[in-house]
Amino acid sequence: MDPYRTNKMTHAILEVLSNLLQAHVKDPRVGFVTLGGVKLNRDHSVAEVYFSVMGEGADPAQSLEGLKKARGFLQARLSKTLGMRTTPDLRFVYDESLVRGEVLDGLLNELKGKGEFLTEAEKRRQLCLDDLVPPAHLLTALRLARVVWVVPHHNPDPDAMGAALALGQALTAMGRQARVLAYPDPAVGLADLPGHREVLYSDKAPAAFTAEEPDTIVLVDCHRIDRTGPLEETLARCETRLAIDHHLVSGRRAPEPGWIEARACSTCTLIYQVISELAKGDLDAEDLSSESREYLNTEDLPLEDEVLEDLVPEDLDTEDEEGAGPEGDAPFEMTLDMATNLYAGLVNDTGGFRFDNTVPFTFELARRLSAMGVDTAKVASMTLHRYRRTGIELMQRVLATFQWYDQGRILVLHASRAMIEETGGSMTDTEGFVNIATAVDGVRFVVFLKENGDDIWRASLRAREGDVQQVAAKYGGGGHRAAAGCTIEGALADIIDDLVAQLAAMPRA
Ligand SMILES: [Mn+2]
Repeated sequence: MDPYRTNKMTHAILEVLSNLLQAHVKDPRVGFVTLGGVKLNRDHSVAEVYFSVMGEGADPAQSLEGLKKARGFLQARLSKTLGMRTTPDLRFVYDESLVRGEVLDGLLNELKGKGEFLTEAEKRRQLCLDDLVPPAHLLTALRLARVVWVVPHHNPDPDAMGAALALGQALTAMGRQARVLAYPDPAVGLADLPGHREVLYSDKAPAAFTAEEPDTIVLVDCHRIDRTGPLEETLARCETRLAIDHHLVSGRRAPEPGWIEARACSTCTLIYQVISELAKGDLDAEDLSSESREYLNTEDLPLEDEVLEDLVPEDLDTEDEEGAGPEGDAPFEMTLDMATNLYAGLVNDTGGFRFDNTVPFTFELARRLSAMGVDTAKVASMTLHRYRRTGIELMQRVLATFQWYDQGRILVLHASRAMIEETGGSMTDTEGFVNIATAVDGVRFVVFLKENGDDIWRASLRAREGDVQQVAAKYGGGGHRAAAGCTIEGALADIIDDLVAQLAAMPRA
C-alpha cells in the first residue's frame, strides 16, 4: 500500500479509537490506557494497536482484558465512523516502551551488543546525533506535501519558533508552499529570529486557511493540536497532520503521527536531522525501482514477487496526483538562516548548555551549527536572559510572591493578571522566571502559576530531582521529568495546596 495512504489510515484509526475509549468505554480497567500507535500490516487486514498504561494501580494485564472486552464495540464503531466496508482486525499490544521511545533504545543496544546494564543517563551520553533517525513515513509525508503549514505550540519558546522557522525555510527550499504560523505578541527575542517577519499570525489563520487550503500541517515542539490554543479549530480542518516533538506522550488523546523522540534535548535537534535527510534530495521513481532490481540481481537473492513488492511501493510508477513530481526533489543546502534558528532552539532548551539534557550529541550539533557560521554569541544574547523593562517590573512583583513549603524544598510563585496590568507587560514577559526559582539553593520542586482566566491557572512545574511530568499528567498536561506544565481550574490557594501535597509526597531518590 502507498505509504501516504497507510499513514493517513493509521492516523485515522488511532484518533477514532482514542476518542471512543475516552467517550464511550466506561470499564475502569481501560481508564489507565493510552494509545501510542497503530501499525497496519501490508494488506490492511490487521491493525496492531499499541497501548501503555499510566497512573497508580495501573495493570497492563487488566487493561488488556478490558480492551479485549470492548473490542467488538470498537471494531463496529470504527467501521461506522470511517465508513469502511471492511475494517482491519484490531489486536491490542501492550507496549509501554512505545510511549517512552525505548523500543529504539532497545534496538540500538542490541545492535551495539551492549548497554543492557547502563542507566538511562549513561545511554543518553552514548547516543550519537546520527542515532536519531527520522522515520521514513515522516519524510515521505513531508515530500508528499504541497501546501504546508508549520505550527509551533501556543506561547512558543525559541525551540518551538526556531524549529518552525527552520523547517519552513527547508520546505520552501524544496519548492513547497510553506507557511510558518505564530501567535501575536511574541516573547522578546523571537521576533528577531531569521524569517520571523514573514510568519502568519494566528488571528489571520482562519481566513488564510480558506484561501490557501494547506494539505499538510506539521506541529513542532508539541504533538497535539490542543497545544496550539487559538489555532486548534483552524488546524482541525486539515486532516493530514504530523508532529515533530521531544516531549513525552501523555494523556488519553493520541499524538499526531510523525516523530516523537523524548531523548532529544530540543525539537531543533530533531528538525536538524529531518532537514539533513530532506536536503539529500529524492531519487526519482524509475531509478528507485531499477536500482532495487539491480541490487537484487547482483546479490543473487531470490526474485520473489513479494520481495520486490516490499522494495518497490506499488503505485510508485502509476499516475501521480499529489505525490512528488516524476523528477523527484533536488538536493539543497542547509542555509545559515536555518542553522541560526536551530541553534536558538538548542541553546535555549538546554538553558545555555546547563540543563541535564546536555549530553555529547548536544555539543555535536552545536559544533556543526557553529561550523556553518552561526553567530552563537548573538543568538544567545538575542534569546537567553533578555528582558523588557516591563518584564523586570513584573519580575519584582512575582519575586514578592515566593512561598516556601516542605521545609524549603518546594517553592511556589505566581503571576496574576492584575500584575500584568499594573506593569503594562504581558504573560510572555514571565518567560524565564521559573528558572530563577529553580536556581534557589535547597529547592527540589518549583511551581509557577500564571493566571489565564477567572480561576484558571497555567502551572509550570520544575524538578531538580523527581518526576513532575507525572503530576502534570494528572491534570491533563505533559512535558518532561524535569519540566512539565498543565492547566488547572480553581482558587489559587486550593491549587497550591493540592500541588504542594502531591509534590511533597513524591519519593526521594
Ligand atoms: Mn522544546
